[in-house]
Amino acid sequence: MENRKRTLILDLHRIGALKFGEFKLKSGATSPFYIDLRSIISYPEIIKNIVQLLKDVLADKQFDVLTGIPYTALPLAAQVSVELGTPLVYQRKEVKAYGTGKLIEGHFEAGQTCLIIDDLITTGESKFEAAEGMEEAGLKVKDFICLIDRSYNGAEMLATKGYKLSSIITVEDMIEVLGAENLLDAKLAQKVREFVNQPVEKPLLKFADRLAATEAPLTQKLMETILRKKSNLVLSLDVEDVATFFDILEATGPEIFMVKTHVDILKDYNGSFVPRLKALAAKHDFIIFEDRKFADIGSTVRKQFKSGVYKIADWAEYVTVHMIAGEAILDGLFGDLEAPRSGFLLARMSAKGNLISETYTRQVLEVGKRRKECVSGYIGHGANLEDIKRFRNKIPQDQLLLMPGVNLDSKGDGLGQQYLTVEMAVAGGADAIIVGRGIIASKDPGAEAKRYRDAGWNAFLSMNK
Ligand code: 5BU
Repeated sequence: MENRKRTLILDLHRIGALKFGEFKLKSGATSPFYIDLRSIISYPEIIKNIVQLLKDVLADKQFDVLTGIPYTALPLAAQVSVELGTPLVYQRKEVKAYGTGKLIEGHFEAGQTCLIIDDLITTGESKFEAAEGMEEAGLKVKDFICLIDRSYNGAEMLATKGYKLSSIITVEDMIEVLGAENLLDAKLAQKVREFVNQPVEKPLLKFADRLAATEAPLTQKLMETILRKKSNLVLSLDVEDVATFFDILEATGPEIFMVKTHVDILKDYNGSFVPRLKALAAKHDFIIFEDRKFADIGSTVRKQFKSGVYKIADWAEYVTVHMIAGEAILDGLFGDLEAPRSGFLLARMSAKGNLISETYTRQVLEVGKRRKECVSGYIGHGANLEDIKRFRNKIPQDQLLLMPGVNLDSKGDGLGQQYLTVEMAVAGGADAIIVGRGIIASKDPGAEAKRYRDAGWNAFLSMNK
């Protein structure tokens, strides 16, 4: 190993930036080591060494501007920028999530390539968020340089979106150098090694085991219905008249475990709609889910849910919820109900050009994880299999992922809808597929529903072998 690296590792250990022992991480896991590089700015000699190491790695990379992810890596990037004579830009931390306001400080031109420096990589998630901000501003991102790679498979994760990771120091390097100096004993070194070599997220467990570990009654109910009905198909019944609605539902009812309605699409909705819907749901053993996409403040959504023409809370056990108004929407919706109800949060959308960002998705999942009693899962989508898997990995196993934008025969609808195949959705970790026009626009919706149900269930079975 190069002397510079050796020196850096020893220096970081000396200033307390590398610690060994027992540390509780944000994820809840206990780690045998902890890396905190925030204090390195107070050690100019260490910075000098790091900047030289960074310059060595940068030598063969092509880029027009560079940046460091605030806070720790920003001063490092600034120093490199001065030494190389390459312009620096940076992303404001506080307005990261949304497209309004100025996100990127510094001068650059759209189409230029930006290299991103960071101090650490653990899962890669914050790298995706940083890249997204740069890309939204018109920059291209190809390379990431991280000072320390403490990840299980960070490089592989970044590669799913075509980014290349170069890192300067690995955990193995640290073990080697500190071990040789008797600063880390063999037993602890082995613990560190084992910790790093275990995936951050557990692979998706078998559905039945996940059900056993699920506590929220309404989430259990969905999972039990999927298993009992041997179907992971949700029919999205977006038709405009009641007669067609019930014709299709009578024909497809045996194949689906849930029907998703947009009740406000119906032109001739009347008082007999709900009793008929409930009767069919009982007859064919499926669940009722209104895709209302609530999005307003708590007090308004409460009225929208319980009152008005449709009185949705009376008949839809599950509804969709946008989190744009913040967590209080969940209290507004589910805080004061006669019968238990549960929500699916919109975490990602299938529509082309939708404004949901990586940061927004993460924040939606953070709220949903805290509110399992009234959040059964998420609606989400993905660009490809790897992207869906990465997304699914962030979702707790006792919550569900429902995926719309699925079609066996079409790739889109000319109005922005982007379709995935059934296999890709389920193999990526979707627990259920939501299909609308693939079924309802066909001449024989019953037969078509069976085709989707079989495709969905075969994919489900191969995930649960
Ligand atoms: P389709 O006919 O299979 O394209 O219908 C898909 C349904 O799922 C439709 O009711 C949409 O409102 C719904 N949907 C979606 O397509 N994509 C999304 O990201 C979300 C909902 Br959220």
